[in-house]
Amino acid sequence: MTSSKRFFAVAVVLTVAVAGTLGACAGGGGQGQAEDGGGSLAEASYVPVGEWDKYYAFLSGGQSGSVFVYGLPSGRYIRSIPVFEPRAGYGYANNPGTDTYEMLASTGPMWGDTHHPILSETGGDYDGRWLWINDKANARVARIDLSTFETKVIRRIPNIEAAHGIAVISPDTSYVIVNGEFRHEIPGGVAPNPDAYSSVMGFLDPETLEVQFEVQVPGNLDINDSSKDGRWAFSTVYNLEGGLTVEQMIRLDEDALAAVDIPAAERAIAAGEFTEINGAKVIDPTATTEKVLYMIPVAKNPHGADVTPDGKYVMGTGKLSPTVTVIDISLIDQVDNPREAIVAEPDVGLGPLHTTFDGRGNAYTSLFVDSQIVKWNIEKAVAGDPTYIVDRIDVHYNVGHTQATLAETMHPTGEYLVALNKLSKDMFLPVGPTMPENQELIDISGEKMRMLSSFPSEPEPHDAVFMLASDLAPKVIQVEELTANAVAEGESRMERTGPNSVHVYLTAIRSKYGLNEFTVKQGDEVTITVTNIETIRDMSHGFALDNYGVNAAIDPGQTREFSFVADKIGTYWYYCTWFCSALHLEMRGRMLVEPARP
Ligand code: RUQ
Ligand code: CUA
Ligand code: CA
Repeated sequence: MTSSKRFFAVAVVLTVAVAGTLGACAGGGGQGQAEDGGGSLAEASYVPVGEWDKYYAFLSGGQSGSVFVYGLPSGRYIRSIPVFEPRAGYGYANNPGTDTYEMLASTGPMWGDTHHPILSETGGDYDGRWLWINDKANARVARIDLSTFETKVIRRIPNIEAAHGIAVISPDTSYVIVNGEFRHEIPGGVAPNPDAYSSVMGFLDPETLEVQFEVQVPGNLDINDSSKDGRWAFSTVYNLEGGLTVEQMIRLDEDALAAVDIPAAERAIAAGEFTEINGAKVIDPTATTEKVLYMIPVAKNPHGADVTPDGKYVMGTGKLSPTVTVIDISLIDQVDNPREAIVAEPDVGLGPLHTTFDGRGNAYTSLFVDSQIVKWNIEKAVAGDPTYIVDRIDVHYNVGHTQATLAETMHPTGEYLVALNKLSKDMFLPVGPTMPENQELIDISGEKMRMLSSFPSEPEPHDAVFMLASDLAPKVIQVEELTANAVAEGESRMERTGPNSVHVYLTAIRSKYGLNEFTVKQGDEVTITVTNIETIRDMSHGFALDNYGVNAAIDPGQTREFSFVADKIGTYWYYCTWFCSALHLEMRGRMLVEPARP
């Protein structure tokens, strides 16, 4: 590529706000209504009332701190999974003293910045067990259990600032990897001289999220992925310059794709070739007997790192270069000059960010500056055939991530692609100066892409993953299993557990709590255990205690526990917050708080 073209790409990216604004058509609608034989586009994404979507879509919630669940192809919003934010509607982390509150509060702030949802794999396919999501701002990773769609583990990862890229190690989820994007002093302290900075890729136990080891990488780490055989963890590095400012970070014409040889790293750990830093075993790859880290040059300030479903290639998507760097994974440890592992550098358009796949040999790259998805043939590009571009489609506007159905697995379905657009501008009814994000659903089953529909969401989905409903829906449980602390039918009671403490046990079933009232003394520490003893799906109850700051949803079979000090004298009603029956409003009882001394 000519250097003037590179320069043009940089200039355009840096002025995208202006370019994007000019590109928007003022005042309203009309986008995505491509002609297609009248009505068939609408039909292609229409799911009749009462029928299920074919796919689950999990969208990261960006600075909303959660995960959004949509159905595809309808684009229907189904629910949120709160992760790094309290959510009263699901009784998640909104009551101090509860498990979820402590899990979140003990690891950092009550908000997060979620970027990348990833799914557990067995044999290179999604197994429907878990979903992980990162909190970039607070160096955290969370695991969600897909049998209940609940966050089960949150962990803060040591030695990381800006936990950005995360990925599972295919094919059997041997690790979850997490990238530290911002360089800083790894052992701690403050060093104004950036030469002392570095960043690490963390290898976590997928279930507990405990760090197994970390590998130091020069530059910084951005987006990651793994080879399909468990051998390699890849990450793009966009600041090989080690710069502190934008100008410094874009000085070089090339950055790198880092490839960590996982078995070699494991052997280094076994041989004691690490330093324990802040509770993590950290490998300095310049000090190991075996080669652990390979750095392959890729086009300027790359962003996405994506492995093809057949496991042959890893691609660094150029961002400031209009190209994608295609690397043959089998050559990485075979060549003397890492450059020889590069087998193609197709020119795809301006501002390429992420690449996804249909499993039929095609790649789809999002073009932030051009506001397009470009479809290109991988083997043609590798063979040097200039006709590798297959199709382009306009999106609205400034697309970031793009994902095709099951593209991260070894068996993509090649059916739909979602463009996660950073700006929606004029696409929806105006709702203030900030507009919702715009997802666009594109049919990729044919040679040409077809724009089917768009659907808005809360800010700001960065990425999405999809699962076939036929794979996941049967694994979702209908009623929670009773836990050891569950209150059984007929066992509702209040026990005084000390001079200043009581424990109240309650059942909840349509349309009554197990006790109509209980009486405590002012200053008592009150613990309330409530079990929803319904045995059928969707019969949720709630438990809110008015003016005492207690509120939680309780799934069928679930037990919730709250603790608070009864510091205010009076009558306080507890009531059900989920509309469960015709007598939902009557489903309530009294807590009487009497003076400590009469
Ligand atoms: S980033 S628009 Cu956080 Cu996933 Cu690429
Ligand atoms: Cu129980 Cu409403
Ligand atoms: Ca750079």
